[in-house]
Amino acid sequence: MLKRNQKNPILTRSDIPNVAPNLIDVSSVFNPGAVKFNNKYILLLRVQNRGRETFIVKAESPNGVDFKVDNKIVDFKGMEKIREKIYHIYDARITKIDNIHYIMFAMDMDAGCQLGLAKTTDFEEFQFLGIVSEGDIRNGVLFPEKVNGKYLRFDRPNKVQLEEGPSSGNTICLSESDDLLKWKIVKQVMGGRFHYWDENIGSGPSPVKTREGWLHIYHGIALHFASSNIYQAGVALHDLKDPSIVLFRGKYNILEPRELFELAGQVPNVVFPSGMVVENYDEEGYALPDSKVLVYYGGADTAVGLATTTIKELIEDSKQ
Ligand code: BMA
Repeated sequence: MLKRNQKNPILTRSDIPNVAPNLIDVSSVFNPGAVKFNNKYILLLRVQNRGRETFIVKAESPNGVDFKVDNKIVDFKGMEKIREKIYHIYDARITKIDNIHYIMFAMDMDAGCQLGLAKTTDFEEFQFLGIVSEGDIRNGVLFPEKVNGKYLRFDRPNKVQLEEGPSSGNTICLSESDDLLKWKIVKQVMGGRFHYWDENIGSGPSPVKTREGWLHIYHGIALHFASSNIYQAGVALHDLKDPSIVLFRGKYNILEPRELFELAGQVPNVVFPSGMVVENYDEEGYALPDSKVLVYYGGADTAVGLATTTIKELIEDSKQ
């Protein structure tokens, strides 16, 4: 199991400064993207106001635990050119590819949920690159490098309607692209396990390259309690050369709602892993087995939690 930080929840609504006119006395902060950049930990937070609109706001920390939240909303330059209405953008995942940081996020639009892509080189200016999906889809996470000459991502088509809830999905797919903009699904990779902890599933943070395979934290939803669906985190290991092959997939979750801020909130019973920082890589870019891993997650769609582990432990968890 992941180990929770003692300061959890590390961010709550009271840490969000007022930013007129959209963020005044906000409702919640959750599901952050995370990265270590220039020796600072950066989160791209999902902040929700009392109109139930969500915005992305940056936070920075010297130690990965104590964060200072910006007093401005991230402006994805170029997004204003999209003609269709964008209701919300949320659940940013950050991936560094060739010294550029890409941010993939969900966008609620009339056509359903789409994936948007933006890039930054300094976490000050963000450039919107476009809508990079077709159909209703969520939880897009980029791989940090090309595999067999293609950019890859895991994504999750929304094909399941939750009872009295949003659309969800029970299949994680592998998609490929030549330019990061046009994507096509190449294979179904993982399905939900009916009756168990991960009946519906979606990727968490971006996959991490280890000597044993691509390490992939995902969320699983147990549906058998109808309105109180339980969101948990779990781990799988994928083949390095063909990530559509699942080498191992943990039978048990590695984090489940137990603390009050995970059990109670605007959506109860939710831990939603969305950001991950791996401290140490070798010179060829593989995460070191002893490296500390920080996993940032949303608690009950209301606050942000931090839990830690190591690469070695995550790999072991995938084999249990
Ligand atoms: C999912 C997404 C997440 C959210 C979770 C729990 O479908 O919308 O952003 O945290 O539900 O409400």
